[in-house]
Amino acid sequence: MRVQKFSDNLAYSCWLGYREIKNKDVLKEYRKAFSCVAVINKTKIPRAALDELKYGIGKMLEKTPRFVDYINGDGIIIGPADSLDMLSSEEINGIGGEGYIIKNDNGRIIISAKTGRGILYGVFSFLRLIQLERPLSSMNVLDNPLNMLRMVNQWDNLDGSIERGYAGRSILYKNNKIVRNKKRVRDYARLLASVGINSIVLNNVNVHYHETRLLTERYLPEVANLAGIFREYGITVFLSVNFASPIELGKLPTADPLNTAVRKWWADTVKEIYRHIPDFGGFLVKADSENRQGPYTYGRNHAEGANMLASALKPFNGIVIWRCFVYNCLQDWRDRATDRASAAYDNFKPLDGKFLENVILQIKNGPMDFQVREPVSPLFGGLQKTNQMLELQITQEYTGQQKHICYLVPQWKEVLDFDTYAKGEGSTVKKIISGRLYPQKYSGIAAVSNIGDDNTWTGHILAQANLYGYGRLAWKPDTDINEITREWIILTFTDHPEVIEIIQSILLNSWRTYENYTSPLGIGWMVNPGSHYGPNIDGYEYSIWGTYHRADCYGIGVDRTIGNGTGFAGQYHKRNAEMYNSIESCPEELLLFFHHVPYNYRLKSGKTLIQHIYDTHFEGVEQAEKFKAQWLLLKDHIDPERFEHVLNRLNIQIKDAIEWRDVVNAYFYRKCGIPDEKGRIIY
Ligand code: GCV
Repeated sequence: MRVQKFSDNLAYSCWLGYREIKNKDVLKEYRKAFSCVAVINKTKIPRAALDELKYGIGKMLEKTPRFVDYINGDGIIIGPADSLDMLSSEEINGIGGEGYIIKNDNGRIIISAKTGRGILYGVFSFLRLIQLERPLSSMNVLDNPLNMLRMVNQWDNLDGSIERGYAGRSILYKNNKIVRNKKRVRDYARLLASVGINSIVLNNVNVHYHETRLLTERYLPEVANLAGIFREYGITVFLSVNFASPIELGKLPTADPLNTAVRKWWADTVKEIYRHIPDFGGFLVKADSENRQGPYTYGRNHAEGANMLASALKPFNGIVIWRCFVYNCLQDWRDRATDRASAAYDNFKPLDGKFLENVILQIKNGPMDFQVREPVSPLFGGLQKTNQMLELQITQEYTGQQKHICYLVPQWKEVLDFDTYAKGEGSTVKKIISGRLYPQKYSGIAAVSNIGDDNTWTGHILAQANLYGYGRLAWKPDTDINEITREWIILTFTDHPEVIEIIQSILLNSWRTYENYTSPLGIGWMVNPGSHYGPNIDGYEYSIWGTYHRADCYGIGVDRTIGNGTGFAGQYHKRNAEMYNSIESCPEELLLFFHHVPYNYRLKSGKTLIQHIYDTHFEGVEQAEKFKAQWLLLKDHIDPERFEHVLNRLNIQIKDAIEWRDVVNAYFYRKCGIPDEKGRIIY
């Protein structure tokens, strides 16, 4: 069997660099144990899994294993669970559809699963254990993913641009065509599979002229080629569709979901897609949102819209992923009663239970829009009879655009662990989206990807950790984030203790640091309109987007309480509603999201609100400067290319953090006239 060659470029390889094992004893043990591989029932084993095993072991042990027919003593046996007699029935029963087992059977290593996907995940996991230099004796893992759908959403457009992309151009499209050379696509599929991602949406949820035509004969053969590549890595493809397609493509006068001709048009179109891609996943839909058409355009509700597409997909086992990001984007800033935060719940809660079983509602983590800090969307726990999945954003639209380090795994973990109290204590988001709180036919997690054609994939080497961490959390939301972070550092750089400690400290402090010098206590926004980068406190204050901070000379914050405010706090179950509703019990990091607070209000720290704003902005910059000082200590341990890359990015981060600090502090000082107690320069 030939050895598949993957890139040796360190930045490009991400966490799949497969460094040689340096520890002599471990190397000796591994070389003896992994010198040969027996593949049982080969037709059921994905080629990609075998390629990876051969390549990974070959690189880490500097010795390519021999592929043999059977093994007497040491070696690796890989095969489907029903073809191996070394697994007990208990072990076989414990392996789920996409799970796997790695078992040390008296020195022989067995890698097995019930499906091709499971085998792939087992191989990647096994290679991870080798890179982490785990003792042979501890190589016993039975692992099943908790979430059914573990998905990435590409916001790629056919012209090669990426909406909210910060790492170059699209790897999928160029000049309104699907790229001819698909090597990079394959490498991406491999990266995704290595962390357990099993589905991908290939195009932006804002479906423009050319993307609308992805459903037509002009593009479908090439979409099928993409699907073929992702299939090799166990990844199902989906497309974002334009709700108005029957008009734009079908030349019908309407896209009304209850119109017979419209329904027939979708049914015919879906049939055609499945002719090209028999295992096509289905559609992702952004409807009635930010100027896109949707059922409201025709006086219908969102269940009627989603169910129409679901009926078309049902004969092929396809699904509709319907986004809940529906709000009025033509708001009047003078109107204090309308609250964008309430919109998703207002639109979808009344429809709970009205969706067909192959519809999933995709809900952004927060009620606004991927801000550095938001409460969890009250739709989680609000919807109890509908399939649902969580939508996160790996691409750092509002969190530093991959110029700043902002490791989001701790933020996501907080979301997943959030208790909605929907069915009493312990009704966490992670239970809901994994179908453990209410029965759901489909559920899971999706995130907007952060990759592009940059050599680093993510524009910032340390942002690779967000993609990695997303996959690992999506697989198992209970995983300890320290473990994920440590693992990523070892796989990506080295197991040198100082490197681990420093990078871990930078990553785990980075979200708070970014928050410190940007937007305080859950208020969000305060960025340049359009780009969403750089401080502009009033950038969205007098706009149509419903994103206000309501600062005046006395205080700041949006009153979302039940009695006096917009009432948004009342969308939560009682315990959370009460917690957020009272200024005393509201978690301080969300204080300004829920309350309009005077600048001289005393926080639990004893500081006034205004002093907290000044202090955190000074601290944020100091922390960014500390990141640089810490990074400089790693010069001898990190290859020059990646070392310099991160250093350059840190310089940008510091410069821009200073700008953020000074603009924010100056704004509030000028509004309220209260000086900094510490007498620092505020302009
Ligand atoms: C894809 C935000 C972003 C938009 C994005 C939208 C969405 O508003 O700024 O670029 O559009 O969210 O999630 O649909």
